[in-house]
Amino acid sequence: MTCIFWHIVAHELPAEILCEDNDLVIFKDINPAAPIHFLIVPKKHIDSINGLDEKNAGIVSKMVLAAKRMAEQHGVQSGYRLMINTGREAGQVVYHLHMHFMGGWGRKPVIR
Ligand code: DGP
Repeated sequence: MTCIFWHIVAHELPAEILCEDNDLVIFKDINPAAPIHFLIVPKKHIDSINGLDEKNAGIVSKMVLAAKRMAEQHGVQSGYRLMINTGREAGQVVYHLHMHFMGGWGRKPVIR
């Protein structure tokens, strides 16, 4: 495997890792598009949603439940966005399945 997330998941490349379990690694997006922007990444390599089938699709519910836990831990249950870009036309750049977790807008200073 040569994709960058594979190397991050294997701890061969650095990333700001927030937590990790047997199935997932969660780290900060290098180019945040929100005040809080994490990537929830399966350890097992799957290119994208298009690589899911009945046998491996359970990972998506684990990703969603991890997102729910992150929202609780970071105090943003009042609003967060989960996004999985799938395919070039949708803007997928890294071909290792990942879910964007974005939130924290309520923490931005109000500009008058
Ligand atoms: P996507 O367009 O859905 O494939 O999103 C890829 C995201 O991954 C993008 O928001 C930037 C982030 N990213 C790319 N390379 C790295 C990296 O080396 N480290 C980290 N932490 N994030 C990365």
